[in-house]
Formats: sequence, structure tokens, C-alpha cells
Amino acid sequence: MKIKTLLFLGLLYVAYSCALPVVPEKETEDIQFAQKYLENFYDFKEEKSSLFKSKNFNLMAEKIREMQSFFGLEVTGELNSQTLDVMKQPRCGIPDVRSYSTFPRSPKWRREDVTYRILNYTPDMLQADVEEAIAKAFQLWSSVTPLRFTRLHSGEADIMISFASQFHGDFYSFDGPGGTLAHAYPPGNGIGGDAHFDEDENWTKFTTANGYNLFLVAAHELGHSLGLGHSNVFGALMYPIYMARDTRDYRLPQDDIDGIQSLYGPPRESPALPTKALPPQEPTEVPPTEAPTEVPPSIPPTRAEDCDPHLAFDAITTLRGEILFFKDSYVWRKSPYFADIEHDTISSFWPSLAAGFDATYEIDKKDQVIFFKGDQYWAVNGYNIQPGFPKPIQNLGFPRSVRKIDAAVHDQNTKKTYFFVGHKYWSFNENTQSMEGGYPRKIAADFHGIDQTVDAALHKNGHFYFFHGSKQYEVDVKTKKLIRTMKSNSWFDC
Ligand code: TQI
Ligand code: CA
Ligand code: ZN
Ligand code: ZN
Repeated sequence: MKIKTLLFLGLLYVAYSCALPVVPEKETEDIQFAQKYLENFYDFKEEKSSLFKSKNFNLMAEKIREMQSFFGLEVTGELNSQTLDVMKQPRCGIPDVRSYSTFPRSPKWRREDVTYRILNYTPDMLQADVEEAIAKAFQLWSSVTPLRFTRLHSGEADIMISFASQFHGDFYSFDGPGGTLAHAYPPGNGIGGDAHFDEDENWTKFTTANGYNLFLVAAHELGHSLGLGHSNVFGALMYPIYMARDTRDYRLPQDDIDGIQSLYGPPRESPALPTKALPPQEPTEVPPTEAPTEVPPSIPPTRAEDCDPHLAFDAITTLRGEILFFKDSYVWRKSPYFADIEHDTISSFWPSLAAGFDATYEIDKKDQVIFFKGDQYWAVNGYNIQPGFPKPIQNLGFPRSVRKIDAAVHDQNTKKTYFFVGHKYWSFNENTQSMEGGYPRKIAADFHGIDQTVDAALHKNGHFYFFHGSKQYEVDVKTKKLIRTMKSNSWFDC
């Protein structure tokens, strides 16, 4: 925020101090200039293949919208003269810090009139309070956009809202108390836009110690329903961590306003009053662990970097149906929720975990992911780090001579976890919580064809995937036989 404000003030200063008349240039020159600008500051990459000219055009429009929203210009996605003027102002040469995100290809509602319907109620709250929480959550978003939300009592609405436990008809079953609270689909037909709330949670009207505030969670989910992904601005509503806060007179943080306006623009008839920035929101009930006051401005990798044939990873795991690829302080997220890869910083998910993991694996039965760094490990459940961690890896049965683990992978059928250290591997029995006898063994002795050390390992679709540098080996889980070799980034659809 600070950087943005400074840039903006700087811009005003420049605008006033050197208000030169703009000499109209040839259109193609302007487009080329704008392309360079967007490449420099907005990760815009021209698609090389000429087949995808329209894709380029859409992407460029999207980047222009992002830039217009950032500078408080009218968000049109068009390269108008006002926008070009701003692009031609001198800049400090650093990319604008990333904050909010939208889904790949920016799905959004095409009409400003969007309907919703509440299909059922939670017994945790009075019906009237559920209705009020949902209506207030919608109001947050409608007050800063041209969108109008209308509640339907029957038939098909754009946003169908329901409470359900466990399996409820889509691919993402809920998980009992804790863990996932709710989910919502990006704008689209059918299930698109719908928001589901886990009935196994305790939904509350007020912010209390046990339970989740329905208004806050609904406001976050509706952000997804309207097309927003997560933000890495601490305190933003779309920041992927639940923060209990005072909900009386709750106002949408500026980053969420910027995000939603990048899709829909500002409300229709109040251009006289610019949306005012809020002072940074202090979450009221964050755990007593030192919460960072600010997320370090970091630029996540871009699409071009994803497809670098030399790309290698530190650690890989599944997490609730998604696949997370870790490298340094970044995480690439391949989610069945959306077609493209999401880029995030590790700190936007687990602010108190030190990045640079050595190994990680999921025990899906326990809805736990275990992270290793050096001789310590942490267990997390969703966004929450389990109490009592970190623990020393010796607790798992490793001798002191093992200083760190290269990779780990869990097989839910056998309940075994394999740990890779150098050219050897260990087998850990999750049922008995003990290391199996006869280990460590040589990797190559059992996994024929794997003569390398293993950087990262993944269990997915009935196969193990072992990563070594930019190479990946697909291995049959039962026979431990090598099936094929691929590039490490083969999951990114390059
Ligand atoms: N549910 C996740 C969420 O809404 C589900 C999810 C992950 C998701 N990635 C998504 C949904 C991308 C749509 C698009 O973020 S959750 C929070 C928060 C959850 C989490 O149950 O983990 C809130 C639900 F931000 F606090 F962590 C609501 Cl507010
Ligand atoms: Ca749950
Ligand atoms: Zn669902
Ligand atoms: Zn979310």
C-alpha cells in the first residue's frame, strides 16, 4: 500500500510538474510501446504462436485493466489516450507489488444484475440472521461496484448458496469440523458462482472463539463467486487466512476494492467521491504467535518461468485435491478449481513457516500436510499449524546422522511414507508411527531405474513421481517400476 501511495503521489507530482502536450503518435507505435510497458510492469508476455492472436489481445486487455485500476483510471481494458499518458510518465522501474488476484482468464458476471438464492439454512443460527449475514456480505461488494444483487426464492439463481456436510454432489467433499469451511466457484454457468458452506462448522452471528463468523466467511466466498482469487495483502478479505475481526461497521479493505473494481469498475453514479483507502485493518483475534505485520513484496514466478525446461522443485505435495510445488519462497498451485497454475508465496498460506522446504507430504486421511526443513518438521491442517510443532525429525526414528530429508511421499493404501535421503530411502508406518525394520535401503535396489537422489516426490493418480533436477520419473506404486521419464514441469501444461 505504501509503495502504491508513493508511486501515485509521485505520479501526480510528475503530471503537474511536466504537463507536456502529448504528441499523437502512430497507432502501431503506441501499441508496441504499451506492450513493452505491460511486459515490464505487468508480466505481460506475448504469445509466440500466431495462432493465438486473440488470446494475446485478451491478455493485453486484461493487463491494461489491471494497470488502469492500479492508477485509478477508468477501467476499460482499452488503450485510450488517458491510459497511454500514464504509461508514458517516468517510473521508478519496479513492478507494482502484486496484491489481489483474479482467476485465469478473469471470469466475471456479464450482467450487472446478479441473482442469488439461499437453498437451506444452518441450524446454528436464526434464519433471519443467516439472511442478514448473506445480504450484508453481498452489500460489501455491491457498494463498491455497479453490481446489484437480487435474492430469488425459487428457481435457478446465478449464485446458489447452501449448507452441506461431507459429500454434497460436487468434487469437493467437506471434511467435518475444522479444515475447509466453505468453497465457492468462479463466475460461470451451472455450478459457477455457487457457494457451499460446511454444515459441520459452527456458524456464528458474532465473532466468538468457537465457530466461524458466517458474514466474514460468506464475504470471502462471494469474492470468489464474483471472480476474485486470493490476495497476498495481509488483512485483505481475500487473504487466505481466517481472521476473526469486529464485524460491526466492517468495511471492505482497499485491496479487495481494487480487486473487484479491476473486474467490474466502480459504482455507477458516484465518480465525485473516490473510494477512500482504509487505515490498515488490525485483525482482532489472530493467534498470539508473531503474525507478520506486512507481507514482503515479492513477485511470484510468471508463466514464462513455469515453462523453463530447467525448472526444478524443492518439495511437492498434494493438499485437498490440489498439487503444490514448492521452490524457495514460492508455491505453484495446480488446482482442479481452475485450469491454469496459480502462483503464490508460501507466506501467503503459512506466514509463520520458514520457506525453503526440503520435503513435504500429505496424509489425506488425517487432512494433514507435513513439512520438513533441516532437522525439523511441522504438521499443518489447511492453513493452521498444529500445536506442538516443529518437532525434531529424530522423533520419527531418524538417527542423528540424518541432518535433512530430500523428499517424502505417502501411500494411503499401505499407510506407508517413504523418506528419501541421499541414495537411500526409509519406510515409515503411519499406523504404528514407527520406522520399519530393514531400512534404510538403496533407492535403486527397489525402485529399478531410479539411480538418482530424489529432490521431491508426489503421489498422484496411482503413481509416484520422483523429481531430480528438471527430470521427473513416473513410477508404479505397486511394482515400484519406472514407467516413463518426463520434464519436472510437465504438470504445468507448457
Ligand atoms: N476454503 C477455501 C477458500 O475459500 C477453498 C478454496 C481454495 C477456494 N482455493 C480456492 C475457493 C479458490 C475458490 C477459489 O479459500 S476454506 C478462508 C480464509 C476458507 C478459507 O474453507 O479454506 C475463508 C473459507 F480465507 F479465511 F482462509 C473461507 Cl474466509
Ligand atoms: Ca470442515
Ligand atoms: Zn461444494
Ligand atoms: Zn478463498
